[in-house]
Amino acid sequence: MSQNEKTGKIVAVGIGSAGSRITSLLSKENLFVDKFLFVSCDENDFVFASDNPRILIQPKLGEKLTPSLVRGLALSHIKELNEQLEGAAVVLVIAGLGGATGSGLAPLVAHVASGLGATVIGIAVMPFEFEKKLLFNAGVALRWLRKNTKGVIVVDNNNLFKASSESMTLTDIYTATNHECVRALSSLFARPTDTTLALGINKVLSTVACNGYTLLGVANSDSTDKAEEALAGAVISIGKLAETMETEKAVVILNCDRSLSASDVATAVGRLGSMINRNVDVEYTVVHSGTSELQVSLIASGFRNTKYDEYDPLYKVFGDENLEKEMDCSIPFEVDFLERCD
Ligand SMILES: Nc1nc2c(ncn2[C@@H]2O[C@H](COP(=O)(O)OP(=O)(O)OP(=O)(O)O)[C@@H](O)[C@H]2O)c(=O)[nH]1
Ligand SMILES: [Mg+2]
Repeated sequence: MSQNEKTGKIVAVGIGSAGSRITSLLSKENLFVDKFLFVSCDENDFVFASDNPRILIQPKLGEKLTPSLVRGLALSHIKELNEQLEGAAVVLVIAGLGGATGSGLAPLVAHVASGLGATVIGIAVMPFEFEKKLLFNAGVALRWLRKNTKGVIVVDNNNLFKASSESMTLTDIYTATNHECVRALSSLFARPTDTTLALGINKVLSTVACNGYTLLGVANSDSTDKAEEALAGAVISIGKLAETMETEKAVVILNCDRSLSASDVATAVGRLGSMINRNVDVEYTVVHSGTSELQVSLIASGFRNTKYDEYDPLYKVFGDENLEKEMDCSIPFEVDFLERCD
């Protein structure tokens, strides 16, 4: 490991297929991240990882993975994970939840990073509504990820995706959603440049690190009133997930070419209070890039309830108090070990 890797202050970890794809796209942007790490059970997820470090957790051929089994398999890689995360002040844990790998490993990686003293922030991509079978795993994983981090930015695939054609393949859909997601996240974690008023890590952390949920809303507009229209669209997309009145803090990111004037920005941001609630504490930043189409990303935090509570019916019925205190972890027994027990 190089000296630079060891002393990296901010580390982004991409986990599973969605997490690896999004993190590899982020690694090409000018962000205040010192190191990128990839962790997965599938070697194919590392195809776009360039020469960044990676940890492969290999299941047996044909083995049916569950989040609990993936955590069990990961136990023999904890030392490697500790070495990769050692010295990090902030760790961003990025994963799609609902499948086995992201759901199993994101909370575990967050737990290891917190144990090393890092401030851990999760970025969780939640399943499309049509992925009904994934919702329970995603709900449980989100609960564990929230427990092991200072805060989680929840990104909803349904909100990111705007169908442009019925014949889109799943790959087209992922490409489109990743474009929206990476544009929003790279503006949030941008380094300052001539064209970017970077927010800085402290403002991001102070918005995300709160007791409630933190949600990402995204909307685009190319109309004459694009700032107001896109901001209203982003508020509506958050309203599909939670009660916008509960927002305590918000960060607004306006991403557009130079056709966006300072007065457009001031008017739109000034109206945000009346769109959500008057006491909301708002930070904003402008990134001049791309086309004249404005993308507004709204990171809003402080929500006590969201639609994700419905994904995990046990939590809904029993609340947090009566649920298990530790993440479950299936220890993978080797067949020859079981044979020797006969
Ligand atoms: N936005 C976006 N979502 C994705 C992408 N790939 C997968 N997803 C979604 O993320 C969730 C988790 O899926 P994966 O990331 O494929 O699952 P995994 O963590 O690799 O877990 P496995 O089941 O072990 O493969 C699902 O809801 C997918 O629809 C992607 O590239 N972009
Ligand atoms: Mg996968």
